[in-house]
Amino acid sequence: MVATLLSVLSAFNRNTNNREDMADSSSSADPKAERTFIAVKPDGVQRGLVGEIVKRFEQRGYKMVAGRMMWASKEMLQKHYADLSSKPFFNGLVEYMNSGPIFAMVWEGKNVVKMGRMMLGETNPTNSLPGTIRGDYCIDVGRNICHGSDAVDSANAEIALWFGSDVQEYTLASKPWVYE
Ligand code: DAT
Ligand code: MG
Repeated sequence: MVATLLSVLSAFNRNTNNREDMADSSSSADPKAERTFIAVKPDGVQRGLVGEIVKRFEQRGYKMVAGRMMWASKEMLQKHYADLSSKPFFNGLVEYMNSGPIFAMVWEGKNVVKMGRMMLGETNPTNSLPGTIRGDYCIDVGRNICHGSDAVDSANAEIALWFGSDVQEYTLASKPWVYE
C-alpha cells in the first residue's frame, strides 16, 4: 500500500516538476499565446483590489505568465508613458504612478490585448460600463486603478520594458477546457 502510494507520488512529481514537460512548445506560433501587460496601479493596490483584478483574468481563462510587486521609478514611468509626454496631465500621472507600489503582470491567451482592454473598461471610469473593472471600482480618470496595453505592439514593448525576458513558459492544465 505504502509502496503503491510512493510510486504514484513519484510519478506525479515526474509529471509536474519537469519544466520541459510543462513548457508549451507551440507557444510562439500559437494565436492563443498573445500577451498583454496589465498593472494594478498604486490606488488599486492600496484599495486591496489586486486579488479581484487577478481573479477576473484567471476566471476568464487567461494565463498569468509574469507577476510582480514593483515600485517604479519616475524614469521608468516616463518611458512607459512616453507617448503621453506632451499631455498636460503627464507629470501628475507619473507622480501618481510613483506614489506607491504597483502589481505588474503579463497575461497570455487568445485576443488578450483587446479583451483585456474590454475587461478594464474605458480610460475615464465615468464612461466605463458596470461589469468592467473600472466601471465597478473607480470614478476619477486620475485614479482609474489599472493599466492595460492598447495594442499587440505596445504590449510587447511594455512587457520588454517591465519584465525583459523574465516571463514563464508553461501550459496551464485548464487549456483544453478553455480552448476548443
Ligand atoms: P489608458 O490607461 O486607458 O490606456 P491612456 O493611455 O490614454 O489611457 O492614458 C494613460 C493614463 O493617463 C490613464 O489611464 C489615466 C491618465 N489620463 C488619461 N487621460 C487623462 C486626462 N484627460 N486627464 C487626466 N488623466 C488622464
Ligand atoms: Mg494607454
